[in-house]
Amino acid sequence: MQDLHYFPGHMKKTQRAIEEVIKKVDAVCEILDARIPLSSRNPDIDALTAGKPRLIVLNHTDQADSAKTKLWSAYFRCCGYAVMETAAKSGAGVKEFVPAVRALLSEKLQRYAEKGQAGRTIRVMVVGIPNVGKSTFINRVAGKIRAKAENRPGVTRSNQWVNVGGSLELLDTPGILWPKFEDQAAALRLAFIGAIRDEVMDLEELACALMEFLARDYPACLLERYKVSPETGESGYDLLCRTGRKRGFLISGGEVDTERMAKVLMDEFRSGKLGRFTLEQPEAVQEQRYEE
Ligand SMILES: Nc1nc2c(ncn2[C@@H]2O[C@H](COP(=O)(O)OP(=O)(O)OP(=O)(O)O)[C@@H](O)[C@H]2O)c(=O)[nH]1
Ligand SMILES: [Mg+2]
Repeated sequence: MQDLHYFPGHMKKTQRAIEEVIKKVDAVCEILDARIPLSSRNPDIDALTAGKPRLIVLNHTDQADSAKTKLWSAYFRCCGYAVMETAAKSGAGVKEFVPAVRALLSEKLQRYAEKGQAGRTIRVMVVGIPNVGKSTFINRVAGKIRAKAENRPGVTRSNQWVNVGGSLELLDTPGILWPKFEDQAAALRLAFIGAIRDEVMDLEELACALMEFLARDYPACLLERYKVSPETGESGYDLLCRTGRKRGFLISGGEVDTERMAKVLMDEFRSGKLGRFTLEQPEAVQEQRYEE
């Protein structure tokens, strides 16, 4: 697969916008995708938001492996962050947000109360990579549609304050990704879940890579959904062909329409029809510690 570089102009603008606004916010809420908690982190966020209390939201938990989500929560708590688990699309877990922010800022709120400013506005900036669910999450917290949310990366184009009631304002921001993917495996995982615009990639190559990943880590789901059992050493392309043939996706001359099968595979993986997946886990040594 060709190197993936994804840094359209508006992402640079977002970095500048964060630098401008960070002084005005009380806390930062970083939304991650529970399916790829590491690859969906932006390494620049730590530097950009330095010193601000941080809440990590593991979103998309409805599509992730729940046992692994628990491990990731423990991992981030161990790193010193406050953590929440949500599925913003259905709203699951979102009601924990306001209490979590209040707990995170308890000292500040106490100071405000002592000064007779109990109702003073608290501002939280919501950040995360494209398509992770920032706008959906904010709409859920607000209890109504306030920010535009759609299933494609790059929907939110500029910072937008949303008053969610209870003296709380949330700042919706455009998704930001790091300027250059150093780690191609992480880039691939981002592409799998749809955080990179499909237009900039070869969907068939992506589907072959996903087939190889599924054959290695989740062969049972291929058997269950497509009645295809991966053979040792079988390439992603061969698997795509076999699956396409099983589905009857043929073009003239009896050849398999691999492009169509690629699209179906990506759609079914992303929509959850293939099951729930967590593509990354905390390092084995840490995992042991969390299980004790
Ligand atoms: N299954 C599932 N889908 C979700 C979840 N959260 C958001 N989505 C969907 O993901 C898509 C993207 O959501 P948005 O809220 O627009 O994401 P965003 O982070 O604001 O995206 P940008 O503004 O483009 O950076 C939408 O189709 C949402 O319905 C979730 O927890 N589970
Ligand atoms: Mg958005």
